[in-house]
Amino acid sequence: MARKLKIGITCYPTLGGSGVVATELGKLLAERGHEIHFITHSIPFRLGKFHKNIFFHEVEVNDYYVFRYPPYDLSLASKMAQVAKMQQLDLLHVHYAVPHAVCAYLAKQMMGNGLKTVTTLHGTDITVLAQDESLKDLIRLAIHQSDAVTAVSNDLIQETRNLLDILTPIDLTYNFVDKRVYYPREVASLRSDFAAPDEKILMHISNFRPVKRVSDVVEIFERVSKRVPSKLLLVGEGPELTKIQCKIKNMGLEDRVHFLGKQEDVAQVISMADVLLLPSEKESFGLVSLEAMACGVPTIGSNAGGIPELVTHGITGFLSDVGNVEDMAEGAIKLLTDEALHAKFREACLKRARNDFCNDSITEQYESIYYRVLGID
Ligand code: GMT
Repeated sequence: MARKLKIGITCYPTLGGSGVVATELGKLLAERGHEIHFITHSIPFRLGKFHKNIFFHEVEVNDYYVFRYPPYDLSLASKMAQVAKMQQLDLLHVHYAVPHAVCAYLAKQMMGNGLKTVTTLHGTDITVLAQDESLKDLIRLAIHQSDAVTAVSNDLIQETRNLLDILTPIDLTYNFVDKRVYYPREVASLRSDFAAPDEKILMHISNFRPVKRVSDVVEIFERVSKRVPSKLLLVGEGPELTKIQCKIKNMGLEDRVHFLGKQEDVAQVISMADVLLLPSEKESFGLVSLEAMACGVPTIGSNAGGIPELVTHGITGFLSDVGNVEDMAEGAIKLLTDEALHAKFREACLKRARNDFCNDSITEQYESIYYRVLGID
């Protein structure tokens, strides 16, 4: 049996798919006997209760008075090196190239003794930041200096290669959901708080960034609600929220839309939905669509980025070109008005989530990447 590892994990610990994946991976690795050290500015929000084998090291930013901007990146790099030394870490697994992979590279230089680093790319670090000429060389350096690089979809691998001329190998490791948490929940009573028995529920969950095209969500819902008695549940919050609230008011849809804000128990909330709407402009993977799939909820969305690698058009959802709200509304209506078709999609969702995005096999993939970089068979 291969030896158990001591792994440092750095991610954005607040809301966001990358933080969710990093934290869940840490929990699963700890269950498998590895020792996990989260090195972040606050406790990852999905960490929850006490876990055996998991430790948290807080990055405190030095606020020395000459600093106009307190240098978080330098504090993080120093903390990484300090924890690596004290805890004798085997490797650092960082989520996001900027700044985390750059900090890991610095920490490695400080250690000078072959601390290994693994970088997982999640999307925005490439699709947005790598477009910025002032950051391009830095991101390329961080990728080249990592001992292994993983990305959450083939589309993201391709984008990374195209934008940054990266020729070194990038491992594909899809995101996953914990099947013990994500399964169809019994939510009849909760559902009745939002919709009458004859009404369908459409749901959108995101951080309300412009890239999510929440405005399209409202456009789709308006078209659907003219033909199917239904409610729209909006979950999460972010920069576009106020604009969306105004749009809903102007369209006279207030009594058909509920804002739920940020929610902790996504599996419970998502289980109320009949369809999930994900019309994003860009999406390297679309973790929320996988969470929905594992709860038996098909996605109506765009065919942007990595979404088609996750959602099989005509089997576990319907995908249309970005901005084609007419087509997305037609897809939703088709599913919401045909019970047999919806049941078929639901079964296909459950099967695909279990078979292709299961926590066990993806955790094993990460483990084998760790052993590979450490030269352990
Ligand atoms: O989508 C976001 O705005 C959040 C972002 C993040 O950093 O957490 O999500 C990215 O990583 C997720 C986990 O791998 C992916 O599921 C999302 O598709 C990806 N977002 C984008 O590519 C826009």
